[in-house]
Amino acid sequence: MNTTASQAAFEAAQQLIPGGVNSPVRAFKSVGGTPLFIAKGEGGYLIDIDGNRYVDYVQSWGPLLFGHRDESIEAAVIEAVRNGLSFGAPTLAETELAKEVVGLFDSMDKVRFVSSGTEAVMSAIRLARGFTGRDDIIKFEGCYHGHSDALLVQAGSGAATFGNPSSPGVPADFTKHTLLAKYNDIESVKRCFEQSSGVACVIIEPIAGNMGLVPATKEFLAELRSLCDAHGALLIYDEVMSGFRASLYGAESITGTKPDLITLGKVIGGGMPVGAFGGRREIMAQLSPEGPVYQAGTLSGNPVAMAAGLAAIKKLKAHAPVLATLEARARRLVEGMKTAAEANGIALHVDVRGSMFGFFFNDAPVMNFDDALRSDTARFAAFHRGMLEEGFYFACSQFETGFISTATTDAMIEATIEASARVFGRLHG
Ligand code: KE4
Repeated sequence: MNTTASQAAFEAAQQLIPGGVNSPVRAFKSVGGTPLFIAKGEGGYLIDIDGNRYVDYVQSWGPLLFGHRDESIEAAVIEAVRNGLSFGAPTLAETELAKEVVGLFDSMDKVRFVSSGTEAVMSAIRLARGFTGRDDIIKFEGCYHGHSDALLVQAGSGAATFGNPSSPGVPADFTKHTLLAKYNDIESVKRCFEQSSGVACVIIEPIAGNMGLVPATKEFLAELRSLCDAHGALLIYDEVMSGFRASLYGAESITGTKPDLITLGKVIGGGMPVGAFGGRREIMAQLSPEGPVYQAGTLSGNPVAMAAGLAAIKKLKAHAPVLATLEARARRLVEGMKTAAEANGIALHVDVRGSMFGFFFNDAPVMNFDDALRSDTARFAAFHRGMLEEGFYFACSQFETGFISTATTDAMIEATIEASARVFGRLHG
């Protein structure tokens, strides 16, 4: 596979951009090799600047539910562009997308648009703190909620539940109100509540995608809801990744447990920069200018981004059963890969939720981050490289999730399974 142009491009980019990328995961650090510079996308394919074509299972880390260059989204963006790129004033498109989104989530009366998932989560946490008058928040090891300071925490020493900064540049004071619990472990959440002087919110990816794909159990989410109610804390579902990917109506429609606030991103922008957070009327009423909790953004609700998001959400609503089709394709993919791996003595733990799929080089079920960390990341890296050479573009980390788009055909799935058998044959158990 010739990647000379990407190699030269990566060298040049590193002279001007830290690590040569504008988001760390893209640098291929955990899988090795040169990140591929992409020239264009076509349906279910990516084409790099050396002309190599790949079946794309990353889809910009989730946004492209309809694949690259979807005609209806592209037409909507071009039409919007012809009216101007941005006004810094309200537009009808924002209200129209808000109506679509609020109509899909039982637990949402109002929504505010921002320009990224990080902004959505950062704002939702400030709103929860403003609404409750409390400072502490609880998050889960292995869940990622964007890079705002209070959420860049790692487990403290020993039994301590208060988090320490996971990145230089984050003062300890900024994370001293963040407590860490273990995913799918309600006793660990109880310990956090016991150690806190007042919890504003618990934030969780109800279908975690940032430690690999690890869904929370229905029982765990129900117990989490009860704990939050008992302590007067808000429950925030971070569905930036799982929103519109696992279900059209949110994780609440799958698990039966309703959150107080939901954060969204990725698919809601159809490939353009959009994040959102929403919830019950009395909570959202605290948000400026209606209420005292400040939050703002120059390009929030940008009309071009709204047009892309509106086209994507309308298309999904018009073809709602498509998520079941994508789930069947995702299941065929990972079950086929699992069979091919096991035929070569390699253990693979797989799971799907709607159009999201995950696989761990792990011989045991993965219920939390500790389990995920026991996966064989060296073998994942070798698999990732081997599949690239075969023409299949998977997420460049064991701790990410894969995606099926409507442009991912059955033929692509079968070709992927066949290629995985060749790669597993070279990896051997
Ligand atoms: P952004 O700020 O990257 O739009 O969203 C942050 C975020 C918040 N919540 C969840 C559940 C997320 O998955 C994300 C972002 N996801 C990563 C992929 N694991 C984005 C890829 C990247 O960081 O480049």
